Amino acid sequence: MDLVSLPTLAVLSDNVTIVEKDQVKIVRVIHEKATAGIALHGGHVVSYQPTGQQDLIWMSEKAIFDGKAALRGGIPVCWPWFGRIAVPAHGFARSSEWELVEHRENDQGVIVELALFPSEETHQIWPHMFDARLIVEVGDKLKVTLKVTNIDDEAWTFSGALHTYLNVGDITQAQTTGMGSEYIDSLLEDQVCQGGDTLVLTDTIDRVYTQPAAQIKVEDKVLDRTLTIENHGHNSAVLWNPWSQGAQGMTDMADNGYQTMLCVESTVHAPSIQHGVTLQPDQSYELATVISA
Ligand code: TA6
Repeated sequence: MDLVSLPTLAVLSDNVTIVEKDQVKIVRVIHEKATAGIALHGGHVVSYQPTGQQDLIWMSEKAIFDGKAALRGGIPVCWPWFGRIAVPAHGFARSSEWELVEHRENDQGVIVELALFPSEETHQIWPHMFDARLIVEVGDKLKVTLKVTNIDDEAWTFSGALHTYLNVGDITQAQTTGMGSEYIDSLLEDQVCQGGDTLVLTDTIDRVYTQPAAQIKVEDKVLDRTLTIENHGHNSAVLWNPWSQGAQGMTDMADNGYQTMLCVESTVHAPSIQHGVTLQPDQSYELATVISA
């Protein structure tokens, strides 16, 4: 995503400015190692471009920056649940307004920290007290950490995902390895299946891989690079591409948008809202993804 031409609202340091795209404020990082953008709406990474490379992150050219809808593309923060096990789908974090709480920088890169706190609105959807932080480290690699803390006086349970949309040259020429063999197939009524570890997509896919390798790799023959994804705090990794029919059904994705994206997600998958990770009062949990080329 082109961040350079966006109007500047505030200059926070040599490396960090606040810019605006329609109704959405974006923390723009420009550092000699990389540039990046993190939207306050959703706490949503919209771009990460190491110097001299194309963006590693795919954003839909039809993404709606109205400050209400979740952005199509980037790294949506799905929390406090993943998927359609409750309403809204993928939780409220990706469509809530986050606050910038800190930014710091050195020769190696920039760290931006956002926070999401409970509000009347979140309480109506999910009646728990929480402190959610998104720590985005921009340097030779991109590290995104969702840190959630239970500040309630009773336990609560969550699932979630860092739902990364990777930018690829041509989906039919991108080879993914490291997903592991066992998966839950969302297209086959959540049947548990076994498959090969090396995948080149030729059709829609929506799978929760339950035993992914420590590193997942996407070899992109067109952009001539290999993306490496390392997840932490997850119990699975999701692989998703809507293909042409799915893209046609989405108002915020161009019909051919599916050709240049692939979602590889760091996921805490749970079959229902009662399942997932349970945090006692004062306990914290971190879900992270590290992406590099
Ligand atoms: O992570 C895969 C998935 O859950 C798919 O089932 C697919 O619907 C996708 O996320 C996008 O969901 P969204 O609510 O953003 O349209």
